[in-house]
Amino acid sequence: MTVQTVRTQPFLDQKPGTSGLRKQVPTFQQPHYLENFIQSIFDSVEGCQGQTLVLGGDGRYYNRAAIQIILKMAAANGLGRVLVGQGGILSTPAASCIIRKHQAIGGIILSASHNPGGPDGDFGVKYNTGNGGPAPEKMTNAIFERSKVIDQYKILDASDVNLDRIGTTTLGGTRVEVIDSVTDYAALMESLFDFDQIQQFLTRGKFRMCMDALHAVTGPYATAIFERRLNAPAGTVQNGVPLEDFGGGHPDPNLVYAKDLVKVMFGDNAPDFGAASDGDGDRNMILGRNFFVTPSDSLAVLAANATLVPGYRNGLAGIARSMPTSQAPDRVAAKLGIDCYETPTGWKFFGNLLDAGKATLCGEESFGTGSNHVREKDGLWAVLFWLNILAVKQQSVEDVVKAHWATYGRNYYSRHDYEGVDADRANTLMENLRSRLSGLQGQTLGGYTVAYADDFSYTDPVDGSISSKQGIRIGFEDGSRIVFRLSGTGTQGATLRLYLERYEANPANHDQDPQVALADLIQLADEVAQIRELTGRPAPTVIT
Ligand code: VG1
Ligand code: CO
Repeated sequence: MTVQTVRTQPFLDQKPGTSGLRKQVPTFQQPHYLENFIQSIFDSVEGCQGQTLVLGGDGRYYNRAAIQIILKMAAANGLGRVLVGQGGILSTPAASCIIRKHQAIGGIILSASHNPGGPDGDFGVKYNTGNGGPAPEKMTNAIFERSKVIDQYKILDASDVNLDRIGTTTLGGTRVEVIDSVTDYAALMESLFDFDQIQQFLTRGKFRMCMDALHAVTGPYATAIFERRLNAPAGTVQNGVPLEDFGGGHPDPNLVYAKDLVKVMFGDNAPDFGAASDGDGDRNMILGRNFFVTPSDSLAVLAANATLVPGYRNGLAGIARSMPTSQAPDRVAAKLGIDCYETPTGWKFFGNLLDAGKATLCGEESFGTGSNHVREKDGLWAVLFWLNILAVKQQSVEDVVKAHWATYGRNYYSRHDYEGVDADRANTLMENLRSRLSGLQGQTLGGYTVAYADDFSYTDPVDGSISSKQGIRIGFEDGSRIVFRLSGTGTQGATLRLYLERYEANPANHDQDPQVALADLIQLADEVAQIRELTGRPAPTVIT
């Protein structure tokens, strides 16, 4: 086995987005493309020689091939040990857990999350640092800079490692340990939640649940935890075998893409509780019988009830939410007398707050919820958190949420996505808005008076780093907001995201359809940004 030094030329498009580098599979399959990016990571991580690296992915097409390449590059770059999930499988939260537990220098997670997979689908690479969280912008910028000048990479000339058999082999001077994908993660979950109580709840009463893994990475984790450890009936987990193309679907847990689950939960004789997760297992959707829980509300409900759960019995240090997430968690934080932080979109911005002990729970409107137990959002964790709360309260999902609204008021919320829009048109829309911002304050638009209008800029309270241009927000005097952002995870054209929020204190008005409750703001957003005209789209592609 010899180390080969391969000459290469830079690709100029390897800038990581909201969550790692995402491209279509054929882009990653170009000669040297993956290798260049991986070498740029190794070149940017100081002192990786002799250290432990965690490696795994969501099982999508190209996962196994990429893992073989990365193992040989890790060996050629002098890593001491690589922990790789069996079959190349590691969910994003499990990878975060394993990095922390085994004191790895970091991890490489192969996933394009909720984007479709397969030979014509998407692939992605994320680098997580030693705290288990997504590399901060300083590091992703360094990787990008390196990728623009790279002229060689190192790879070991060796045969492939058997990824399916648990055990240790060596590649050059590097130990490669194929580990069970689930064990460490399941143990962490058991340390946080009352498994005995959840088990009784799932097996001794009339409560029925359904978990849809959407043929993505959560399947093995959910089956091990719900059906084996907690004794829920076989079949509780549906679509539980990870497939390279996710069965042709979008592994995106929302009302549009988790169709099978929605049919069950909104059909006759529906179960009491339904949940779904995304491609890499970090997102969650929570449903009750005929009832959808908005992710922002989910974070607020978990925060308000956290002390019912063993791992959070001592209360929360603080809450953090991404800027476009609704302000429902802020109301809980105010009542608890703790801080609520507002960060840019993307989990990497929560890392410092969690490391510094400033926040305990974090969440995003995009079906992401998590805590200081790892440094990623965590789909199954959220499901278990909900089940633990329901088991203690012995109430339905709908009752818990409605009681929450009665106490705190309801933040009507919705996100409208315009996917695959022409990038120039999307940029024009954002630029037009930006140029109007300074004149908006104090104006009355459609009956709403503008309290502030800006392009969100965030100063990290721990290290002082500044991230600007993180989304255009127009806030009104009654607390309503409209927010505009362009997605940083897509691979084709641009995706415009419009976020809408309105607060309603009166419980008599809590039963409206959010699209109706937000109708004025939806129309106003179109007038201000000329969405239909500039995108050429009569309506959003996806509404959540
Ligand atoms: C989207 C979501 C964001 C999330 C990101 C990664 O980003 O809006 O909240 O953190 O996906 O999630 P964007 O830039 O497309 O809006 V995942 O589960 O795709 O890693
Ligand atoms: Co994801």
